[in-house]
Amino acid sequence: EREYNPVEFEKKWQKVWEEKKAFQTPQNSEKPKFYNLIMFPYPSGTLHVGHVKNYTIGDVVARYRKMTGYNVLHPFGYDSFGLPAENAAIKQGNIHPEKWTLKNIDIIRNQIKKMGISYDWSREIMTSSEEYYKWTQWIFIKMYEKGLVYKKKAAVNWCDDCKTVLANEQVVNGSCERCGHEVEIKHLEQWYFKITDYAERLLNDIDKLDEWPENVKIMQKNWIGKSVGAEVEFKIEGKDETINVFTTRPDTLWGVTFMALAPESPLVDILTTDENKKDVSDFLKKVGLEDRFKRTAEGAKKDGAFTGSYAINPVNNEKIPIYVANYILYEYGTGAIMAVPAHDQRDYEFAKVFDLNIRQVIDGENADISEKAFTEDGVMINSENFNGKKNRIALKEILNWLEEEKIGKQKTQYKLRDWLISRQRYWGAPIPIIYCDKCGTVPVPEKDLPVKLPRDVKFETTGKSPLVDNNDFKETKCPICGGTAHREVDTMDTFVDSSWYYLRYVNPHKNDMIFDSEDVNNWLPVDQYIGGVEHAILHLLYSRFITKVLHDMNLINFEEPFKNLYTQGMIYKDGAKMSKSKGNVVSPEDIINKFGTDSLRTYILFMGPPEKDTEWNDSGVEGVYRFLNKVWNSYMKFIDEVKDIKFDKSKLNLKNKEEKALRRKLHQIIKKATNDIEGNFQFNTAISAMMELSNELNNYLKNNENNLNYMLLREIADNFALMLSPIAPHISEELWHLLNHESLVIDSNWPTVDEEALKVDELTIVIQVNGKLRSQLNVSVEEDSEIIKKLALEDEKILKHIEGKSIVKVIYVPKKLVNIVVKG
Ligand code: ANZ
Ligand code: ZN
Ligand code: ZN
Repeated sequence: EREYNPVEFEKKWQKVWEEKKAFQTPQNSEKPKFYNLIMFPYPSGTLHVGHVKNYTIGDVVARYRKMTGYNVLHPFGYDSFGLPAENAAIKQGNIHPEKWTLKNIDIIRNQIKKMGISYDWSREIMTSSEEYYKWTQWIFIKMYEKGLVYKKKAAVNWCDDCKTVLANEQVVNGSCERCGHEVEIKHLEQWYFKITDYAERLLNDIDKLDEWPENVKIMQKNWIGKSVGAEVEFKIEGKDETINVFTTRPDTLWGVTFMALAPESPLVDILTTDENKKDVSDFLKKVGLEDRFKRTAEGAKKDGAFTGSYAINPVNNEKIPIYVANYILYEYGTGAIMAVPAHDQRDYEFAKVFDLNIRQVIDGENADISEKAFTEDGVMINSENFNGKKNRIALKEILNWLEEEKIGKQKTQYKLRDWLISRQRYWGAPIPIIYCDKCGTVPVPEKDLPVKLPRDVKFETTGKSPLVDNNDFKETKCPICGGTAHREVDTMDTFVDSSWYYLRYVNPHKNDMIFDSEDVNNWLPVDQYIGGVEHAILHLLYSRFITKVLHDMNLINFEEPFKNLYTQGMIYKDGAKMSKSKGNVVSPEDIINKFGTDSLRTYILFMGPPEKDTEWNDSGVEGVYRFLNKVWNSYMKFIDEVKDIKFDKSKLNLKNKEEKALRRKLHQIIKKATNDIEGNFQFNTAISAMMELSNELNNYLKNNENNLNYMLLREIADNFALMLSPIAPHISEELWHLLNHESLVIDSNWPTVDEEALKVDELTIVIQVNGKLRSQLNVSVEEDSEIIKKLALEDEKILKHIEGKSIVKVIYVPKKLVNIVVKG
């Protein structure tokens, strides 16, 4: 008797797949294309089972699509630039980031190969390779030519742990997205991508992404944060300067009782009078020490100082005091506001602290401003000509009037800021810019790309980038005048690398162009993208942006990169996220060595709906192992008898109800598994269904030991192996092979449902009341006796005969009749 020995045959099949190039995707094919993509990993060390979940889900989709007739592109690569590599170099002193990265990549590649994931390894990419980052730099140059890249000095987020600036998207609750260190503000000159030029399109096109999770779409919408309103100009008493404000509520202009500037505003200095210098500078000192995120958060304590200057309200020429206030953001709108305490809660809180006037200009049913601002819509009051009008209607008139009077203009404002892409780090793609004293800032000519990252560098424990003092790298010739010039020493954010990698997989090794437009247009958009929800804003927004940019350069003909997005949940262990520091990491190898890859894969998929967070449980793997073992053992009971039979439906002769029922079960489960896998990601219920099939098969084998229907068993054996193969491909391949198929299971077709098999045989049951025939029922031959009794009691004709009487008993004579005995 052959035993289930996965460790032995799993390796064998992985080798066969590799040798036969079973997962290599032809560039062109008659078949429809299916681009199946998982978010590529950052190679920071070994993978744990949480990472592996992503790849397993992706693999089921890829294998299933392949079996249902698609030409599937299922590539893998590494987001291999980034800080952890550099930090390891700084800490360990002697290990180069590249060496560290390549070592980790080798580990990961090996781990994934052991998982039997169907990647086309010939398309493997690495963002830190010269052949890749040459094109990252090329994109930078092309965007520079289009005016989509610029350098400016601004208040930027600085992580002192990572020793670099961060993009706004990388600041989460005031801390560094990567290391958790509190972010501080520095004034530095930095490089930006003009993503704000695309704000409106990025926002509008979200509505086209109907196969994206709603929560991700909402997060992107909020991040882009569109507000429609007006910019209004306020004159300053006795000064030439003016204050522009952005407001979404020009209908409240008659309720403005003070103005407020952001602490960082250059106007603060200009407007502060001598008497108020001390108050203002004390406040600025205090606010400078505070966290910007906390001080501007909703509900934060309002603080500020009077500048001593006054503005003139353009609608009624009222004189209003100008304050500097902690809740005003310098980066939003104009960095200054008109304050309407009666109708804006933040202004209300500030007015209470400084005892400022609060004037109501909108009235409504529950308008009570004694405790808080009234922020609802209503009817305008105290607003001259507009009194009595509904504020939303008046708002439009006021906008026109402001424009006519040249006091203000319509304005659309976005929360989205330009994408800060320069990093003061070594392990990234060098920004391809040269500075020449004569010619200024000069982009590196295309023919000189890539600007190679020098390999021979020294790392300082201070975290200062080794490029800063590297003269071999820095010193160069100006591409325009040939004079001495120096290179930019900042590198690009790794999110630039990952914002276009899905395009490179199509032609991963082309070295004369970034990609072949025709090939890319054939393969994209990605049909299924799978990854973590933590990328909802960062990577997914940047990728959408870069896709639109490349579209506008006529390099591609689509504007959205990812048609379908699936965000999977995490695997927890002992109630916590897996991490080395917590010591709760489950390593795939341990499971593979003990139970085999198929058990690991099947368990990961069986844990629950993949979008949910789930808790790892060792006994769960054992349970799944027992299931596969049982499947194996049942095949072994008949495989020798069926391996030379070819399934032929015309020769299938079902002898009895049990055989019919078993065949029906098979086709029911094919139907269910197809439905669960195709687009629904319900792998757990598909697996449960297969467990059910396995049980039924075993019962049949036990009850009919000497009288087995081999043609039926052949059909089950073939189809069960096929169905199981996207989930547990090794056992399926092995069984398929033992069934004497010449092809690989991965190259075979997904089973089809035989609708005829689903039909249920019916029989007629007579219903009697006190022995007299009163009605009849049609039921399935397999219907449960309790259900038949219930149906009999609910029958309309029967109800008439038993109404008001008490039921003594209900007798069921199987397959014949139900007799209801009543009294009274
Ligand atoms: C007067 C007003 C009256 C406002 C009112 C609101 C309600 P959103 O929707 O987020 O775009 N504002 C403008 N710039 C600001 C800044 N740099 N820092 C802090 N607050 C700022 O918000 C727009 C509103 O936020 C603007 O409309 C302005 O206050 C405030 F009953 O103007 B409003
Ligand atoms: Zn950091
Ligand atoms: Zn020059």
